[in-house]
Amino acid sequence: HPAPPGEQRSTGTVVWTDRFLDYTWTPEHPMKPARLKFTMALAESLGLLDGVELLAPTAADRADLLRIHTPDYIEAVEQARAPVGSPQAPPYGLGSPDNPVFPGMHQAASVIVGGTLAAARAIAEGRTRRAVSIGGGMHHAMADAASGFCVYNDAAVAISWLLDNGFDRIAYLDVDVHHGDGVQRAFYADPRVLTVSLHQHPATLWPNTGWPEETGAGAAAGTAINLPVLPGTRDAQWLRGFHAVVPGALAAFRPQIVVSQCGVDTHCEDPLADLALTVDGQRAAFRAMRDLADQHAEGRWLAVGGGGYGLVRVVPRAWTHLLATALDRTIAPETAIPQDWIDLVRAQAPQVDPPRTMGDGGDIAYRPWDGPGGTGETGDAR
Ligand code: ZLV
Ligand code: CA
Ligand code: ZN
Repeated sequence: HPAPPGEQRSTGTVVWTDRFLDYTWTPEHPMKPARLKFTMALAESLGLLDGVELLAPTAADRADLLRIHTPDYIEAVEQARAPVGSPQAPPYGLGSPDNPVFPGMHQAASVIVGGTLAAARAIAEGRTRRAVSIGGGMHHAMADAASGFCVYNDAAVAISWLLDNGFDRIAYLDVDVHHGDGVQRAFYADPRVLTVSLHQHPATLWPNTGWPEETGAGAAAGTAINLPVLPGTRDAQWLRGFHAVVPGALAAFRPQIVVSQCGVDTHCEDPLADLALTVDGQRAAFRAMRDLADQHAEGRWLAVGGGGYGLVRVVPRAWTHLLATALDRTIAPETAIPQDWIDLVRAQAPQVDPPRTMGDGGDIAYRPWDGPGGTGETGDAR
């Protein structure tokens, strides 16, 4: 996939449209669009986006959605209306407490898919090596059902598109605290796609799948990897697990592109789960995935967002580090948070104490073991 002649190939591309903010459930729902708004505001305030071209996506069309979803399900999403005076939930997972129907749901969910597809196309066409769409990461959506706040499975649609556009070995890495069940399911019998999910142990967290013995079916045996970690797992232990499993798997699989779901609900303050990572550990995970894409996939890295429910204290810092990582910029954890951002979130979320620095002072204390006589310099403690 050479760069088009005479054209500049950028290192990193950020996909963004304000239409991502239309993915709005109910006021009480934990997945709030403000987390995306606060992230972009923080990145901007730090000057991270200066001179960076934002790629504005359009909604995915029906043919794109049909790569993964059934016609009946798409139609049900298009037709979904909040039930009027009826306790009966619409079918296909729609209208449940996790996935309440909201106005414009089909359109908003299609724009999320469009964002991840725009990122995939930019990489496939050689316009950029890396692309990030923080609106994406809806990894629970199934062929014919909404699940876990996810309507359409943007990563699965993009992977399917890549498979039809010159890629035949794709690695999907999912660091969200929840199991990446929808993406795993979509490619469970497809040997061209390696799915790896790290998550809180299925005995202790919804959706209660992602057991280590789920390893892929038929010709795809061995191309699904699940690494559950126990509640209370901290940075160093989580990174120990990541580095014990992921680099070896990628070296063996030899992907042409790495797709990462970068949910940040692994944080110790996240209200939905029980892991104990810091923003420093999450930053190390993003940098590790980027470096693995550099080593094993000629630098091709497509990163999407996902979960993360600490909308002031966690998500904006973590995903600002994600954007910086893709743009080859380093934001030290000690970096002070700009006052204008603190004022902004104070005005919009007065009940929350905003963070002061870009790290949590996390002692991540983990350096990958690089073998006897190794220098330890491949580590990413800072
Ligand atoms: O981060 O939900 O536990 C990617 C992602 O991975 C459940 N759902 C199921 C099982 C029975 N339901 C619970 C119904 C709850 C309805 C509303 C909440 C409301 C307030 C606070 C927390 C929740 C909640 N829901 C916490 N955990 C759930 C999970 C779904 C988790 C989805 C994670 C999505 C974007
Ligand atoms: Ca996961
Ligand atoms: Zn999650």
